[in-house]
Amino acid sequence: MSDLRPVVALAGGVGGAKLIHGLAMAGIERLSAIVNTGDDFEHLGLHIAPDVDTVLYTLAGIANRQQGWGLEGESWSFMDQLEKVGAPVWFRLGDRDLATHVLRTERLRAGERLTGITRVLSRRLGAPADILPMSDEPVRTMVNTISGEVAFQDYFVRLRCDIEVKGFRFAGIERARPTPEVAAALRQGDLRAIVICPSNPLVSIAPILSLPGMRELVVGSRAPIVAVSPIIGGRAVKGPAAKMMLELGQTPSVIAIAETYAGLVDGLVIDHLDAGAAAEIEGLGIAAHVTGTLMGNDDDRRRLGMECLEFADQLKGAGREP
Ligand code: FO1
Repeated sequence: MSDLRPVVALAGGVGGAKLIHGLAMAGIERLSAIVNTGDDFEHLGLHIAPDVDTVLYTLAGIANRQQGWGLEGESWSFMDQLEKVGAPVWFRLGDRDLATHVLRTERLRAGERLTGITRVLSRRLGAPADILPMSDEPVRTMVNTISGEVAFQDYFVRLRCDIEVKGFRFAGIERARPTPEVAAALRQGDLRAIVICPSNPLVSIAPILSLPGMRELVVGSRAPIVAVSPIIGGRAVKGPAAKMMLELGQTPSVIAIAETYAGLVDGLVIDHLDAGAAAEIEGLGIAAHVTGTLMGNDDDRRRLGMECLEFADQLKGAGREP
């Protein structure tokens, strides 16, 4: 008999989107994805929500798999024309992708919530999960670098992460709250698991967990909490996580990931390459599950999704006090 219990995933961009896709392909019908909005910004008058869109396009099966962001088979006439008229082109918006940003911006200006707009887009594009922006209030990740503070997309895209970081600030976080939909997802009594996806812990998962009241919601759930390490063999699968950790004085490793999530997660999924660290992770009070964590294709995504849930099922009862 199939397991009908709901699952909640916390995610940023590419790695998170792949695992959520895997959970959906593993047959989880009541799947909610709580997605980081700290990467959001206003560009050319449009509200861009990169992580929400990466999850949306990945689940809808229309993501550009090689690039990691945007749509497959995209055309770039808008960018070509922008360049001709001398507008900034460092952040590339594809012609079809543009439709998402225009619709979102128009509806936000009309007073709708990001949550509602995301649900409309999910339904229209056929995403098999409830994609929930972490908050409807603006939170903006700011990167403190050796040359001063810059907005996240300036750091990530315009500067190509090619500047040393000293820390992060989530502007607006004190006034932002998890949405009622996020709270309801985490309060489901029959929740099977909370999965922290292999997203950057510093700039994708930290903004989610830093929202006032969010940690209490996560820890207050009686469901087992399982994280998947975004670090394999000391390197990030994608993106600047390892570089950031080094610059902040941490050794990028599964141990550092375990230390980051200690006191929060019941289990950590690590790659075969890091099997030697399992005992040390268990010493931190976190169960370790060793498997292949690279998600090169759909089979990998589905298998990892399934293994996260089976691992979580074993941890049931080992978790927190109600
Ligand atoms: N990432 C890039 O490296 N270059 C881009 O020009 C770019 C454009 C872009 C447009 C829409 C969108 O939703 C995402 C886009 N991204 C781009 C990805 C994004 O900046 C980052 O991957 C995330 O913010 C990090 O998770």
